[in-house]
Amino acid sequence: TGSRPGIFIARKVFPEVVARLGEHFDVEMNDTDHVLSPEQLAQRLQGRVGVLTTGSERVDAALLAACPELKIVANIAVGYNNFDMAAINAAGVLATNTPDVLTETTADFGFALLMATARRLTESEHFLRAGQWNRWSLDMFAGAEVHGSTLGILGMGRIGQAIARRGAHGFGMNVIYHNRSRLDGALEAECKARYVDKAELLRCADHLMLVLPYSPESHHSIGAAEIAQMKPSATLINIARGGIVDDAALAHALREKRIAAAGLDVFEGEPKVHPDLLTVPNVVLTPHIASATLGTRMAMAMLAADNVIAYLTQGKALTPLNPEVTRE
Ligand code: 8YV
Repeated sequence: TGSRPGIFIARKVFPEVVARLGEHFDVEMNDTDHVLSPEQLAQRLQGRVGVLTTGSERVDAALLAACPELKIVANIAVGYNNFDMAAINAAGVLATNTPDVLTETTADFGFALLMATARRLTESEHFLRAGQWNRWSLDMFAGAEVHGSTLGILGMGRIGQAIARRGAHGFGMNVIYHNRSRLDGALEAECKARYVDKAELLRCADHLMLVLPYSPESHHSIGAAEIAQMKPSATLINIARGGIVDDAALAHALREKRIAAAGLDVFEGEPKVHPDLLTVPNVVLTPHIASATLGTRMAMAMLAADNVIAYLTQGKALTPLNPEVTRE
């Protein structure tokens, strides 16, 4: 890799990002549209000190053992369940993510999905495109009210708070939330959000938005038992991670109209989607695009690059996950 330290970029990123890294490092990139297998990734990382990953590449003990020269793994995502943090810490490798830069964009999309789901946007468009719009009735595609309804938020980090503000200030919603820890009073007042236990959240939400990180503890946080506690008129929105919802149970509940509808941007085992979700009408499906605006995706990739540069040239990353790890 020449005399300069080598960096690998695991997924295609914008030329500006490659150029920025190129000012300091010898840069190589996976310029296909495919995720590399763990073996391919390990092979491409040989002799390299840093890697930019997306949520799709797993960084675990096996990869770290195969790449002993690695010093930093920079995720182009705020979620980092693709990182085995125990293994990364044990290897003395620094890990970074991309908080803040995607918060507002992702919250916007949460609302887009909520609106599309509540007001049956895609279902009605399919009807129109299929040439079926030759009749009309008062209840045709009648959906659920958004303004003035109760918005439940599970997970109240930065994105959850940004969604709460939109709901309370923009749509006059009654916002309730559940989280591992309660927000302080000032933040709660600013978000106009009231803390409730999970049972009350499930029971009272007209729209339930999932914005919590994936971990073994949050696996299947919403399954058949939780759905059974929700209102039959409720909608469920998942912009967090696949695996937080039991997709098979959800598809079943949607078919049986146990809840009215769901909007899903993330899936268990994506890019595969549970086949039953593809055949129920009352679901809006998008391919993990909540942070996808050009500006935000650029900011995410640039932040990952800047983390690598800051750590390897100055010893201090901008948004480290394990700041206790230091070089050497
Ligand atoms: C990314 C995300 O687009 O930030 C996250 O956690 O899920 C998305 O913003 C995706 O992970 C690709 O890196």
